Amino acid sequence: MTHDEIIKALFDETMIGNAPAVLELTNKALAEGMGPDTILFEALIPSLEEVGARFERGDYFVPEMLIAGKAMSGALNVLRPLLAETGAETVGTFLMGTVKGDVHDIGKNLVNIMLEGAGFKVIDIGVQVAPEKFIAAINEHQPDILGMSAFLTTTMPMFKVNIHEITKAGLRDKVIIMVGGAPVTQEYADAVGADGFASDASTAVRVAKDLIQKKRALVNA
Ligand code: B1M
Repeated sequence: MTHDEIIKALFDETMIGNAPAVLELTNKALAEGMGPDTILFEALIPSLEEVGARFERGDYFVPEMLIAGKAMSGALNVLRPLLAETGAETVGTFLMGTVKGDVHDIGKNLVNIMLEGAGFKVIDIGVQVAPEKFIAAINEHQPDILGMSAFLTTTMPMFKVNIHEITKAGLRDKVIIMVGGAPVTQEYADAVGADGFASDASTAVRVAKDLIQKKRALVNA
């Protein structure tokens, strides 16, 4: 199979949620020397975007979206060690969760992988995370950054609720807060009082590093 044929097959098989084929093709692509980021950005992510577009048009329903997501997650498990393989020193601790009411986790997991690759210690507390669980985890792990993901317009308002509760618990000054997820924008992040926003996983790493550096410079000033 040529490079283009593998990419097209990966795109097509992810779209129909054929997890075994996606796994096999991912391994084949790697064996043929394709980079993990090529597989991710040229096949898997565009395929899920097409799944979302079909769902919006009413051509796909939740079950199709679910199996496509599972196929993507299977491939991510194979790519994880390769994407995270930098041997960088620990630059900080990042606590991450998807907000209450939201079960999407593929984007969050991808951000985690890239953060780990850049040297962050990542503590993932999962999906559907209630405000009190975020607060308990901040107290337990004392992270440099709390990252919250929301993937639905209906769950984005949980950022504000969580930040309010974190402030009430006296923890707002102790932790940098970053938000992200498909419908989130910089304007929205500013409006809810977050310290940072990123639209994708690699930008998230850059923003996280910048925010930590700024905070450390302030503390040392
Ligand atoms: Co859902 N879903 N879904 N879904 N789903 C979307 C998000 C949707 C956009 C589809 C569409 O209509 N086009 C739409 C949301 C519309 C909206 O509100 N704007 C939608 C809907 C409506 C729903 C349900 C309500 C459907 C229903 O039941 N009627 C339902 C809600 C369930 C719930 O959460 N309560 C639902 C359910 C599901 C499944 C469970 C079936 C499945 C999730 C599987 C899983 O995650 N384990 C699913 C899927 C697969 C999708 C799509 C197709 C793919 C999502 C994905 O993984 N994308 C999605 C359509 C789409 O996104 N085009 C859709 C790939 C991923 C790599 O990108 O998630 O954007 P993304 O993550 C990016 C960035 O956002 C960013 O970096 C990531 C990597 O680059 N990022 C951060 C993420 N978090 C960050 C945090 C940061 C910084 C950056 O700092 C802390």
